[in-house]
Amino acid sequence: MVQQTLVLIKPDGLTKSLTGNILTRLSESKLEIIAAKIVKVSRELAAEHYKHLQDKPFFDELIQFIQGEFHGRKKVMAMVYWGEDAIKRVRTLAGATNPEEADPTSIRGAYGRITSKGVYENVIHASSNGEEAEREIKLWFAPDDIIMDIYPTKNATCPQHQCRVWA
Ligand code: IDP
Ligand code: MG
Repeated sequence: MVQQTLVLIKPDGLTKSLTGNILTRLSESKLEIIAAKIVKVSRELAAEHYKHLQDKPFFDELIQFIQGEFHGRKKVMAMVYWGEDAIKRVRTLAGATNPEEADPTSIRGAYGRITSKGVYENVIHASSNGEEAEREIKLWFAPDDIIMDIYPTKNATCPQHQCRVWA
């Protein structure tokens, strides 16, 4: 089945200059990148992304981590990968959540670590199922950021919406 999935290169991956290595590993999947951007992650976006973990003891650290608070780089790289069996293929290349338990040839196994404070620095996020992928892609991207029409859209005018324009 042709699918789309959200991939984030987390702040530890960016700080360690792993972007090229991670993209190379993901290119083994033969999937296509249909959207990509660098995002400064707000607390609201972080909390919404990880809302299924809000009751976990590590939630606050996780929010700080994805915002780049531990790495002096307040950004992540967000991408949508598209193609046959995209969700499972990217999850397999990413490896298990716990980087110490991940296959050492996987992205997390090769580049991840657990800090002395117990934070999983596992360099990459990948959606784990179709429902999660849809929720996450819609959270991180607007329809016009993506080069394909992957979910239904509607036209809207937003008169109350404030935005910055070039001066
Ligand atoms: P996933 O990223 O493999 O889908 P989830 O269970 O969705 O795993 O957890 C989201 C993120 O929360 C993980 O990638 C990791 O950064 C962090 N995390 C998950 N479980 C733990 C834990 O037991 N200790 C510390 N951090 C964790
Ligand atoms: Mg997950």
